Order: sequence, then C-alpha cells, then structure tokens
Amino acid sequence: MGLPHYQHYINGKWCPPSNNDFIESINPYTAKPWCLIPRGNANDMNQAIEAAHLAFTQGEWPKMNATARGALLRKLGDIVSQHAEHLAQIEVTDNGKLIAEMSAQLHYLPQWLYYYAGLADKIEGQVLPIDKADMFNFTLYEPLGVIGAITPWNSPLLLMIWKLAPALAAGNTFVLKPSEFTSASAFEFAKLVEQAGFPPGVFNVVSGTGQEVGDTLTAHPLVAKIAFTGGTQTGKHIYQQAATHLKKVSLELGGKSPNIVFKEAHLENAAKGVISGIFAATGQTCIAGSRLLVEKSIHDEFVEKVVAIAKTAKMGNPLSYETQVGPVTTKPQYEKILSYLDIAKAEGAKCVLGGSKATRPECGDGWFIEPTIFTSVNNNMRIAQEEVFGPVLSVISFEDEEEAVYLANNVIYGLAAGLWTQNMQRALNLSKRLQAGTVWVNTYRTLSFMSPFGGYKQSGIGRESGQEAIYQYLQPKCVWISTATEVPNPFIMRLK
Ligand code: TXE
Repeated sequence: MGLPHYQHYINGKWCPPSNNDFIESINPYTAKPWCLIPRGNANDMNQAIEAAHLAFTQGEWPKMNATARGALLRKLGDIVSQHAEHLAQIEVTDNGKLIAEMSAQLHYLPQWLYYYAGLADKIEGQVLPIDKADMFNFTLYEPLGVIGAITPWNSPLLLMIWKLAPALAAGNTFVLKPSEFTSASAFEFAKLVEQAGFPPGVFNVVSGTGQEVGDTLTAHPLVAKIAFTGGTQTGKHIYQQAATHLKKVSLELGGKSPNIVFKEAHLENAAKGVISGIFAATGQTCIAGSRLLVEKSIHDEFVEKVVAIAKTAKMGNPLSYETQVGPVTTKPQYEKILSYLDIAKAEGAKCVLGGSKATRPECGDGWFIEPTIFTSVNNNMRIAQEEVFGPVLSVISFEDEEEAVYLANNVIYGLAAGLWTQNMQRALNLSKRLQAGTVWVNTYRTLSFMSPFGGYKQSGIGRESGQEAIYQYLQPKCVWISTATEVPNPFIMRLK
C-alpha cells in the first residue's frame, strides 16, 4: 500500500502540486517515510496568493462584519477541539514530540481561536478631540491584506494558530507555508477550516521548501505581511526579501535563554524548572533554557540535583505516554546537535551527562540524543552563545547578582529568561533588568493566548498572543471630515 498523499489547499479546493512532485515526510522515531506532501513551486504559491488576494478584496469575506468573523472562528475552535487528539497523533508521527505534550497542546489550541473570536468585534477606533475648528477626526483599524505565514517544524499547529487567529479576526486572508519537514498537520487542519465553512481563498496551504515556495511568498507584491517563526538566519533573509516591497513582518526567532538559579531558591523546584527548560521537547524549542546560570556556592549541589533527574529520563516512542525525551525532529537537526557536542568538548567544556547519540534499545532507528549536560562552560564559548536547539545544557557559574545579569544579557538573543529565587526584591529588580521578551520567576516554559510573546534583540520583531498581536494584523487610518462652510487659504497647510 502506498503512503498517504496530501494535496495543496488553494481557494477552497484540494489541488495536486503543479509539477506533480512530492516530498517524503519522515517519522523521526522510525527514520522512515510515513506520508507524502506536495513539493510546491512558484506557480502553486502564486495561485494561492492570488486566491487570497481575491478573497480579501471581493466576495463574502470582506462583507462579513467582525462579529460574523468571530462566530466563524469560534466554530472552527469547536471543530478543532473535536479533532484535537487526531491532530496530536499526526504531529507526533511527523515531528516526534511527545504525545503527552502534543495532546495537551492541541486541546489548548482552540483557546487562541476563542480569544481572538471574542476580540474581533472589540477593536475600536477613537474620536479625537482635534485641535482645529470645524473638523471631525476619528481613527479606524483596518486589515492589512494577504498574510504570508511561514512556520517551523517544532510546534507546527501551535505556531500557526498564533498567526492565524489574530490575522483572520482582523479580517485578513492567509497563505500558509508550513515546514517541509512537518506539513501534514497543516493539511489536516485545512480540512477543518473547510468544514467550518470559511469562504474560499481565506485560508490556503502550499507546502515545499523555503527556496522553492517560501521565497515566492516573501517576495510577492500582493502579500502585505510575513509572519515567520524559525531560525535567525532564515529570519534575516526573510526580512531582506520583505523589504523589497516594504512588507510588514513579525519574526519569532532563536534564543539562548538563561535559567538563573540563586542560592536562596527552592532548589528542588528550580532543578525541575531547569529540566523542563532544556529536556522537554528534546530541547527543540525557541524558549529552551539552554544556559543554566547558577550561583557559585551551590554549583556542585545543584548540578547534582539536575543530573540526578535527567538520568531518570525515559527515552523512546513519542506516542507512548511514558516517554519523557523523544527523538530529534529532522536529520539535519540531529547532525547539527551532534556537531555541537563535538564543539563543546573541543572548547574544553566538561561533559557530566550524555554527550552522544542515544543507542538505547528503546530508541530503535530514531534520531535520539542523550540528555547532555556540560559544566565548566564559559559564556564566550560557542556552546554558550549559539542556539543548539537540542537536549544540551550549558552550566555557567556566577558570583553575584551583577555577574548573573551580565552573563544573562551577554548574548545576541533575548527571547526568554528564568529566574529562581525566594527574594521578592531580587525577582522584581531582575525582571526589569533581564533583556528578554518573557521572564519567568519560579516557573519555566509556560505560555498563554492572553500573554504577548516575542523577542528582544535578535530573537525577533513583534509579539504574538494577547491583545498586542491583533494590532500587528491591523493598520490605523485617520479620517478627517471638515464641517466648515468655507475652505481656508489653499496655498498653505492647514494647521489651525
Ligand atoms: O529552520 P528554518 P531550520 C532554529 C534552530 C534550528 C535552526 C535551523 O536553531 O537549528 O533554526 O532550522 C522556511 N524563504 N529554529 O533550517 O530554515 C522553512 O521552509 C522563506 C528555531 O529547519 O528557519 C520553514 O518553513 N522561507 C525555531 C521555516 O522557514 C524559508 C524553529 C523555518 O525553517 C526559507 C525552527 C526562505 N528562503 C528552527 N528558508 C524557533 N524559533 O522556534 C527556509 N524557510
């Protein structure tokens, strides 16, 4: 029996790729292909963009008011909720993340649809008490147009919904290019959009590589904005492409987040927080707490605690609820992580746990890496500065609060930071001084549809989730209405 084939979803129709070419999607647990996704090209992408543009300018969608858009998003939320378990299974098969995490993620995902459904008709302009006589002035918030979304392989649907829910609530239309490594769930999701009854062209999915379809999306003049999550290098390339037509962008990029542990912290909780920061999702998350900054006086005791928990991690089939560390999603990523293990060792870091690929019998042929901890890391080493995106923790010690802040901020990234302390004054002061879009105190890796998320420095541009996010898919317009009976001197600007 052949592998299941997916098709592009363009203008409300299922279409084979125009060159009839497909890409094998590999299950990282078996290292074998399990389905085929279309290898799109510029022709496919152009069709999707044109359909989205038509849907934005004509037909049902632009006539629909915000309340009606909200109702449709709510309906989609209900449908996604009914199919959450199926979507979770697809994602686990495609990207190897744990079913325990993906099931929870997919059951939570509709919250973004409900939140922005509710927000859709609460976007209010203002009447401005303008400083000119006989003049009425007010603001309107209008959608941008076609949104091009480019998503990565680590949490495909979650990172898509962060873009889709506010974009559609605001009245835009959407073209999605999922990662070529994990596109299946996007097509499964498109079936649910179809079922919800969105007008054709409002939501489109074209799969393929960054070079073959991504570049067409980012360079197309009819695309108003690119919303991207992925690697920093790709993000910079997209930013340049988008500049050609001065497209708006939001970029959610890499990180090298510190998890900072002070001696007065609740050390048992802090150790669990450090584990969740780096070994959950096999370290393949932008918010990975990949640098453990620990106060020197508790260094040995604390590292021992972390190592003790990490040692108990059960590896194996991500579809089993027992598994705690799954495979790496892609072969290139697996090779990248292995190369960083060599780099760290060559730099003089001391490997106190793992440090190699995992050959445990329960790992089969999958792309597994042993949970790895390096001590004696200096913040200038590559292992402390560059994003590894795997289960690899670098431990760096500090003398005092000043040094902790210096080390935490001394990277090009600024996505997140964790702080473990029982000292409230310190928690508040450092929350302000850490250069990161998210600071967690006595917790790590927690997210909500209500809370804006995004990066400082080279971790990105813009915010996703919360009320902030919808304004990134809207543009303000000022309307001036004169009630004067006469037009004043036309040769000078009207300032009075
Ligand atoms: O990401 P890419 P890759 C980081 C992580 C990882 C590294 C490389 O460090 O090791 O990036 O991973 C699309 N025009 N993150 O190579 O290339 C691509 O097809 C338009 C962090 O897999 O950034 C996919 O859909 N699009 C991260 C998306 O970009 C292009 C999540 C992401 O892939 C393109 C993933 C192009 N020219 C990786 N080239 C996070 N922030 O969570 C590629 N793409």
